[in-house]
Amino acid sequence: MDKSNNITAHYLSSGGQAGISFLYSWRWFGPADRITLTQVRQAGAAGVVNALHQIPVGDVWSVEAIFERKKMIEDAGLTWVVVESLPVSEDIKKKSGNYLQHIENYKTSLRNLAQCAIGTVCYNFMPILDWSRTNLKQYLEDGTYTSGFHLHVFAAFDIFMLKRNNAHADYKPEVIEKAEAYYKMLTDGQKQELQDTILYGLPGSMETYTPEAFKAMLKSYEGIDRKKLKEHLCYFLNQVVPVAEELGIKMAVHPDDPPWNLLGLPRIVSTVSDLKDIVAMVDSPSNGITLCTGSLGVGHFNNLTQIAREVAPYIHFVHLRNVIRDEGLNFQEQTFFDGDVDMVGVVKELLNEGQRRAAITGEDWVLPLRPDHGHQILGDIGQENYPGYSLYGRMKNLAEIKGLIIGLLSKE
Ligand code: DNO
Repeated sequence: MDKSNNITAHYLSSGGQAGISFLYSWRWFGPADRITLTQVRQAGAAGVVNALHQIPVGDVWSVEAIFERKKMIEDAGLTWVVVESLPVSEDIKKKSGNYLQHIENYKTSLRNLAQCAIGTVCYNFMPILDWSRTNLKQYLEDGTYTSGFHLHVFAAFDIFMLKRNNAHADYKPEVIEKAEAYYKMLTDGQKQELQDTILYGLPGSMETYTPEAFKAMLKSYEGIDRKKLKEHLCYFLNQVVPVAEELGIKMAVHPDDPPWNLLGLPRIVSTVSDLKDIVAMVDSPSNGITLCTGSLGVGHFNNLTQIAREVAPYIHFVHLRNVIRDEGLNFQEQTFFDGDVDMVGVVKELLNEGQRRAAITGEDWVLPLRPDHGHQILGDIGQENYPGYSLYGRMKNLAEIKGLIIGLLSKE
């Protein structure tokens, strides 16, 4: 019998009781993705993480559109297990403009997703920009590529290209000095590339901005500090989570990447205390977290094993990847076991949480998990990759994740 297509990999805890079932998943960007669903399946995933990127942010996802995508995924022998993301509009984040309509639309989209039996929804609350890098194609000496963030490069963009008001106040003098020297060395082509890297919307958000449009957006956030943004998130959750709970949908906020303020914009999903604040905003099994080891992990102040332990009961979805970082707020994405995040420690926390939940419910904790970004390796090189979303790089990470889990469980 062929068991390779089972949707969950079921693992018994020691003593043969229920424990945890991982839903090994893969983020697929829809028909425009160069990676096909057949390849996703061959790469070792059973679940698909997907979104309807063609629908403008704030609009309703209709049952027809959701169903059409679901069928496409199922026809390939896979299952759509998580929505990443049902995006939250800037109006909702600012609590202005069309925010009331957008919140109603969000609820309608949740109802429609529930009708199609999709039970986990990831979203973020980062103002304007989603994940940010200064270099999307960093060459490594083994011939592979990764992405990275250098604070002085970001400062060069902010201070000398965007010329944001009072930007220099956000950086230490030595960073500004380095930024200026760096900026002076850039050719026009390199300046354009840097601007595109920061403003061109990375996969996930797909929003693109000209510098003028971006400045106008920045201005529209004037007066919204951390406290205000948290209030707006709290308002949004109080509106939406009760609906999600009624529908049996789990909402899972995605952490900020990187987990610190950028371009004067507040970020509020950056630390363990932020995460605790958010889950306390609405007490509901539907108000949870996406544990993203990479996003949180680039903060030298974040210990991922400890975070996983402290927020474990609220985790609904997991992104696993590794990074190296320093105290100067520079970082680089890294191969799975070789970075500053203790991947073994994090996965052990998930296994413990599975046992804790199973002891209460008597059932496995079914946890969707995906390899997050991968390096560009082997046949990825020279291909048009969505930054971070390579085929072979992610496939290698997925294989390492499975091996790690099986190894840990067999030691129990
Ligand atoms: C980056 C992704 C993020 C994530 C969103 C969730 O690769 O993890 O873009 O999808 O922030 O809303």
